[in-house]
Amino acid sequence: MDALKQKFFEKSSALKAEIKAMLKSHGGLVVDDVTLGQVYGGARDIKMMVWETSELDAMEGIRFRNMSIPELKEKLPKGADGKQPLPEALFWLMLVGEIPTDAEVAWLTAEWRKRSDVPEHVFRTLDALPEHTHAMTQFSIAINALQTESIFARRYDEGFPKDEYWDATYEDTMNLIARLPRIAAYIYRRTYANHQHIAPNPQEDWSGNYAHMLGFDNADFKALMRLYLTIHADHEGGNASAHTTHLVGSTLSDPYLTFAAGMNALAGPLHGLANQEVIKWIFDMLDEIGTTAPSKEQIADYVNATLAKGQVVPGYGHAVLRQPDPRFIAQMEFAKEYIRHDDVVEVVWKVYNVVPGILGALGKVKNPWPNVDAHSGALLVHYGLKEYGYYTVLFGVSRALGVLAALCWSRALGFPLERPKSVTTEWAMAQVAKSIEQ
Ligand code: CMX
Repeated sequence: MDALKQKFFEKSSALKAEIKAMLKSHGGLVVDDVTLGQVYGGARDIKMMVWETSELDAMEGIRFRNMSIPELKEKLPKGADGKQPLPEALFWLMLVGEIPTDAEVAWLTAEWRKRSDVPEHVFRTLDALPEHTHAMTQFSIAINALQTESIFARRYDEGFPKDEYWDATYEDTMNLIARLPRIAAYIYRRTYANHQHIAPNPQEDWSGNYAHMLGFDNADFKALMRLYLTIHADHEGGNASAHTTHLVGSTLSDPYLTFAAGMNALAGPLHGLANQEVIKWIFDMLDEIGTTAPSKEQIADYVNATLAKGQVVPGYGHAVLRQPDPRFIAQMEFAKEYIRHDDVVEVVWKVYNVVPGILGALGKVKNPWPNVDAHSGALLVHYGLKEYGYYTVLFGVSRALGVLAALCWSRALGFPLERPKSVTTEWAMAQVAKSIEQ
């Protein structure tokens, strides 16, 4: 058994025993109340699942194993330029709750390289799709096609005991994460680079190799990829892609089918697809105004026109956050450090000065601040990755790290099938009538 797997087994076995003891004596403890508003309002804030890898605070933003993004940037082992954290290190942290040593991260990079071969039929499946198929649709189909390789599915079919589920889930997780950059880069090159594919570079780390296969060998772009693939990895369990992964995983669907389901949730415009919507919205605005340097007044007019059409301003607002997203701030800091001047980046910053005031004044938007998606596109455009229909795939490759590490935990802790209760409006109205009578 490899050292990471051994560590994970020891930690998850210990926690499983602690949870069992806690539930035996305190399982009846009431930890939440639920209002009718929450039942109709997308289940906001209801505590109803366990997610070990990260936790979201409305004011402070995301903490991965209790570490904020600035702490990750400081403490995790870094990539080639010595500044940006390695996503491999974040995966290690999320899986076993420890910051890995440089040697442990080097082992993980090498391990994912060893596991990264993608069977030919996955590429043939992608080749059968029209090139205009949305990149997220291609990504989801490719992950489903790769399901032929699932160790969990094979072992379940053979009949294997519950207490080994975690083991097969770990193996599938490692193999799937290892293979994602190759698949994701293949989608980009077949869609936007005339099928001119680029072979992997075994000298590179996971992010560097992905950037290389996309066709971007610029050192700063690789640094951006390390940051990008780190900060998008996890956002506790309630967000749509994580929760979908959790729900589908709870049926004992194998990790490939489970992760593909999560990616279908990420592909929605209120969630991960917002990263393409933001840059599209910015380009449409610049086109309409006819300048690359719009004034604050021109931006305000465009924002108001967007709202008047009954549309949301993409990249702003959040179901949980009530402050600017620290993932937005991390990208802004990256731009200040690595990119001295860029017209589109400047527009993103001007939009940041204008939008919160307008959304705040509407009186109904709970969080007028930018989220992670408000900034990412401008950085990608700067380095030449302009095909915004692809952006959510980058988010998805990163999200695999968090949701699959969490799936390992769910299987190791033996979490049951998720099955919350639904109600009808007739039932809800009866509750209201009862409460009025009392
Ligand atoms: N622009 C315009 N209106 C907005 C808004 C925005 N950016 N954000 C929220 N609102 C509106 C809602 O549409 C809602 O209006 P109605 O009452 O008329 O239906 C009202 O404000 C209250 O919504 P809320 O409670 O503040 O926000 P929700 O928790 O319901 O929704 C989110 C959160 C992210 C879906 C929403 O803010 C939004 O649509 N933002 C734009 C899309 C986006 O950037 N999504 C990416 C989120 C991050 C990610 O998952 O990647």
